[in-house]
Amino acid sequence: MAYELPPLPYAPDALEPYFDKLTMEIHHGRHHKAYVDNLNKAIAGNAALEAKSLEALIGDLASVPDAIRGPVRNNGGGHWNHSFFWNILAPNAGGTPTGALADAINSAFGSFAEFQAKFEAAGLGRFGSGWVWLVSHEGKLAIVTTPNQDNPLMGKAISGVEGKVLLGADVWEHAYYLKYQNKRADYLKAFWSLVNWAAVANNL
Ligand code: MN3
Repeated sequence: MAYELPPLPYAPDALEPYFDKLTMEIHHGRHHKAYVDNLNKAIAGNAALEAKSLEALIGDLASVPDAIRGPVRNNGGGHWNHSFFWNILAPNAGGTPTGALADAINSAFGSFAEFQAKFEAAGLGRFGSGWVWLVSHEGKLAIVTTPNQDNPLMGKAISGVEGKVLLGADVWEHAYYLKYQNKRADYLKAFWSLVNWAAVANNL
């Protein structure tokens, strides 16, 4: 059973003016689709891998044969990361978290504003392409970053980070270049207007 590109959970222009329609169309329809297609190509013919859930596949890269581990890591990570990303965004979202999530953020970072500043700084500090994540690990929230399409699900030995992913931001240039050019900081500021905090809280 091949992996499939999930539909965007909203129209490609629904995140305007923060994320523009053309970027969303290319990001989902071409970049995300390419990760799915290349993942399927990489594992084609390997029935054991084809039977796995995406989480199980990228959560146990050590069991993937050497010859295809790189493509599975990059494209499996790309498929998971983007599927996750679309679902923590929503039109008419943003604002601030509430309840247990707000408490956990305040406890870990001091305040929501400090959390935002640290998350933005981490995203800006990720050289080249990658992701910035809010994770929950051993009962505490933390901000971590990964290069390329790595993520915390891959485990510390592979990705250098660990924890349950609550929130993530794609800092690849393909996520923002058309609208924001080289201004990653402006893109990360706009990101806050789209975060669906109810979805993030569900990940806690
Ligand atoms: Mn991307």
